[in-house]
Parts: sequence; structure tokens; C-alpha cells
Amino acid sequence: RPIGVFDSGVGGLTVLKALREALPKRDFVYLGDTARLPYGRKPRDMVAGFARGNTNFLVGLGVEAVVVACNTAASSAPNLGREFPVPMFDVISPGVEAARRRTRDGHVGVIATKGTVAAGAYQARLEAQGLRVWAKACPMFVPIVEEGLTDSEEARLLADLYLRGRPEIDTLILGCTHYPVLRNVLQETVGTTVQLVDSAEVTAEVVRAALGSEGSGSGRIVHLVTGDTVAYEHTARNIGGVDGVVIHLDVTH
Ligand code: DGN
Repeated sequence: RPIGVFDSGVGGLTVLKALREALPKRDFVYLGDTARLPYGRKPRDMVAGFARGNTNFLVGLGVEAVVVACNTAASSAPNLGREFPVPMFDVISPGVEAARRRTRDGHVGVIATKGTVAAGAYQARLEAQGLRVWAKACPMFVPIVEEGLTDSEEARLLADLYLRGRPEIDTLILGCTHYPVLRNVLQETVGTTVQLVDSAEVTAEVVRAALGSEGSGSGRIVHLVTGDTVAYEHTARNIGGVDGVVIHLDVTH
């Protein structure tokens, strides 16, 4: 049975890529809810409803597990895992755990969408570990990535603007699944003394540890997209591209 993965759009493809590398013997169904994006600046209850609907749909397909590959969805619906009879993973707990392990001075930053920062899930979980947290919403990073401006003057200017006011931190969590694409620019901006936590990478490690690396699949992917499939493939090119079939899905789930 495949593993189900969902995001509001293309951001979760960073997680899918990491999952495929970590679990080459599995197949995946990726649900990109592009008809209703962006989740990042929608009300929390609305996003929680989308997350529940997406999970329910994937569970209905018979997936083995569901990975919520969107920080905004995961932080809006933190107890979703209790509602479904399959193993569920999100991108937040692995990021928090990795930051806890990696930080030396206990001062951690998290950058994310407005929705994720407002929901406060990262802040609460990091503080519960005794860490000091600086959280910053970076709403322009998603369009920067989707426009293919990853290695650009625009990306550098915005990174500088968003990160300029940071206190002393030694670890920075990339709390949005689009951000691993901006990794180089972000590392340049904060300098080598700050470790970046890539939520895609650490989530894939957690999923492999829980499900095991065995399987009878071969990395096949079906992309189900609620919006326009051509636009999806086009935008996805800026996040490494689409490998697999792309099928349009009406948003009735
Ligand atoms: N990639 C999503 C996240 O991790 O929060 C946000 C994308 C969006 O809806 N703007």
C-alpha cells in the first residue's frame, strides 16, 4: 500500500523527495490541494478543515500512513493523528526534535508562514523542551520559491529583511516545506554558525524509523491535484519537478 502525503500545493514535494530517498521501496500518493492554496494566510479553522478532508480522502484510498507535508496544516490541526486509524506523521515534531538535539545554547529560531507562526505549535513545543524561541513569519518566501526566484537578488533581500532582527540563535528551523529550496540563501544570510533544520529531511528519517525501510513498491508516485494540472507541473519545476502521473481531482472531499 502506498504512503499518502499532502500539502496545499507544491511545497510538500520537498518532503516527498526526502521520503523517496529514505524509502525507495515504497510507492506514494501525493495530494496537492492547489485549488485551495495558499493555506499560509487562511484562518486556522478553515485550514484544519482542509487538513481533515485531505487526510480522510487519503485514508479512503487505503494508504498505509499519511504524512502531513505542510507546516501550516499540521500546526492548524495538531491532533489530527488521533482521528484516523492509520499512522500519521507531520513535519513539526521531527523539526522540534532535531532542533532540540542540535542546539548547543538552547536558542532556536523558526521561520514559517503567518498561519504557522500564529498557531504557535512550534513555539509551544520548543518551549516545552526548555528552549528559547524566536519565531518569524516570512510570507513572501512561498511566492519567491514558486516564481523560481530561489537564487536571486529578491530572495537575498527578503532573507536579509526577515532575519535581520533575530536574536542570538544557533539553530534555525525551516518551518515551511517550501523553504528547503531556499537553503543556500538562508545559510548565507545567517552564516555558518547557525545550523539549519530542514523539516523535509528530518521528517523522512522519522517515517523510515517508524515504518521500516522495507516495502514492495519502487518509488512510484501518483500526484492528485485539486487545481489545474498544467499549472501544478509548471510550478513544481521550481521545486525539483514532478516525477509520476498527475491526475486532476475535484475538491469534493
Ligand atoms: N508549504 C506550506 C507550509 O509548509 O506551511 C505553506 C504553503 C502555503 O500554503 N502558502
